[in-house]
Amino acid sequence: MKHQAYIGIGANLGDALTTVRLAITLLDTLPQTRLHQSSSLFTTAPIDSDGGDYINAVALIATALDAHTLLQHLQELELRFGRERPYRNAPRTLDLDLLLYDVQIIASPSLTVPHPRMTERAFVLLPLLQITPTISIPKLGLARGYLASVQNQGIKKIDAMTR
Ligand code: PH2
Ligand code: MG
Ligand code: MG
Repeated sequence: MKHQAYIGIGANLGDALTTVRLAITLLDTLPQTRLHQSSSLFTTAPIDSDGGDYINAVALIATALDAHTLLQHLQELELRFGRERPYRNAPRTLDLDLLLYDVQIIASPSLTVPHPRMTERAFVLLPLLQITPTISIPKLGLARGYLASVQNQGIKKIDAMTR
């Protein structure tokens, strides 16, 4: 598989814990795609969002899909879990964000990679760094350099990293 992608996973509607666990395993079923590693699951306070606490995790996949095709498959998975978008950052049954795709910088109308707010969010940085402590974000540098600035955000690890 040619490409490595990090996927941010979040849910705060319905049975979020079950949904996030299942969504991680379903990433392995996408065409030409393998799940390489998934982080611990975390309970996190909503950031710029209403509703209850989120369950968040990050997964590392290997894929032969190009970034836009991968995004389409991620959005299909979101829809399978009943995702609706009544307003920006509304509570959601499942959110799958393409955080990083190799070291590519993508700025198209439908897709921005690296994910524009990933360095501002403990719920992305902590699980990402659990998988790859030395990860660098194109244009922004070492992800761990942003940890100090998100330390006031509520986040609690709820299980061990699986594979
Ligand atoms: N996702 C958002 C907005 N706010 N807050 C938490 N804790 N977790 C999320 O996944 C999240 C959020 C937009 O996608
Ligand atoms: Mg998101
Ligand atoms: Mg999203």
